[in-house]
Amino acid sequence: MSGVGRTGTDLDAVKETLACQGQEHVLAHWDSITDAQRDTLLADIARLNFTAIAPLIDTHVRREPSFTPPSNLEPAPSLPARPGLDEAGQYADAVKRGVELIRKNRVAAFTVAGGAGTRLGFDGPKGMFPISPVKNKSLFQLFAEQILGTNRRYGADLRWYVMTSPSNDAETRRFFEEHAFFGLSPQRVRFFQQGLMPAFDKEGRILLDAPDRIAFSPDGHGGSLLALKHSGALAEMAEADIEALTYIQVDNPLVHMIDPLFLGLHAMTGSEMSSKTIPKADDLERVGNFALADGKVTVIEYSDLPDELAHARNPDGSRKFDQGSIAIHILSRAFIERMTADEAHFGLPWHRAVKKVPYLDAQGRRIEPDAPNAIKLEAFIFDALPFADKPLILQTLREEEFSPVKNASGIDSAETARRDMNHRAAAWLESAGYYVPRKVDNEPNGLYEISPTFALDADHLREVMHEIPHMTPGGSHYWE
Ligand code: UD2
Repeated sequence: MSGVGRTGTDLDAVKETLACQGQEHVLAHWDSITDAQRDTLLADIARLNFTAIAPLIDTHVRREPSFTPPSNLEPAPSLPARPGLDEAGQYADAVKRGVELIRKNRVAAFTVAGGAGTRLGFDGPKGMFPISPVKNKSLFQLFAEQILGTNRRYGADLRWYVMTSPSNDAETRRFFEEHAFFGLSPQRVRFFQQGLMPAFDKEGRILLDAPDRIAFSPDGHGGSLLALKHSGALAEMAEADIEALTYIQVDNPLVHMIDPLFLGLHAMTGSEMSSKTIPKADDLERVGNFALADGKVTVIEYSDLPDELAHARNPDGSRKFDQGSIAIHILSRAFIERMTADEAHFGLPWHRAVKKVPYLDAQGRRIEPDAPNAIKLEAFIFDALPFADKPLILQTLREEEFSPVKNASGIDSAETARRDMNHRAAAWLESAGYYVPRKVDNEPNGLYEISPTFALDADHLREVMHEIPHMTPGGSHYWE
């Protein structure tokens, strides 16, 4: 629906459409709201894409779609993190190719930051969360500095696309402005908002958040593909001759955002979508699982992997499905263009989640539910993999690249991420040949932080560290 007005035939048309869809209650408070509120409500209604929504109400809202993993699931092939003799030449060529793509600005960085971050309990966009062990830099700053560091190392001027949602867009932009874009050129950073889906009650009725507002929520990181198109970012990338987009999620401070090896392998093998993987910490770790289904690379989310497969073992006792998906990808621009060309048949499936969503009841009272009451629908980026030609999976090391900030405490929390950042910095210093004081339990004795503007990885650190660093047991150490 689009371009509707508040009076006469336009309003009649809106009422008729809502009636046809069984959603007339959306106008329940029409008579008691102001003209300005009516305009707001009509604008919200215009955002409802009934062509997409209507069939989902039956299949995904009123009932839970049953998910049966394919019967012939097998582990997916992947390339090793460190090249063996067989791969040494290919990896060396790939690094050269990756560096060339970076130097020519044929790649752009992409960060999805539209999620609500409810589990962390942080009041603000997650990217603003302070995390680094010495300087307490935010996630956004660490990513910005990686781009800055990459630009300096390779003489590039890369673009960065940041996907927000309507609820955190303004605050995210303000944060970047207040920090002068952390040294990046504002013209190279582009924010755009992701798509929305209404929340439903269990009978399939669209929920109202206020008399003049529909209860919308972000449509999942899979929605980024269409959002890239609708925002004009995809066309801009074509104009700038950008071939590939490196996809990261906002919560992982260890991620190597722009990795020449990964980029080069992606380009040289003609992969349309590539992914990084790590061995799982345990059978039930809350990450997706790479697998082959009917010969196609696919990710089965932890919640969908049947227990017997999660615990399955190879003859040598090792875990059969051991390739965790850590949400690091490269997508070719041409692939995104292909995936989004025919919007009426957008291929990513919808996933159903039952969540607590505040809503207005029929009497206009706002209800704050204390148990999950609503259905939300989200698309996931990794569901694009089965559509990709020659998808590539590259192994990486957990200690080098994955420590997400998801929870307020315990596993995958700020505490574990800070610890892992400290561990990694100490390991880089040691691999560059320096002595790092350690405690009896082998924990680094002190805090260590290396700005990405100083060094982007252990090899880089070895190149740029010209003086023997002074390290005091228990002290705070920082290089920039
Ligand atoms: C995700 C993956 C999981 C694993 C893990 C690694 C899913 C369903 N699962 O788990 O397999 O790879 O990450 O850390 O993704 N986001 C948006 N818009 C949305 C929803 C999310 O931008 O509508 C962003 C969000 O800001 C964050 C990222 O997507 O950067 C991950 O979202 P999440 O925290 O919901 O994903 P999680 O932890 O369930």
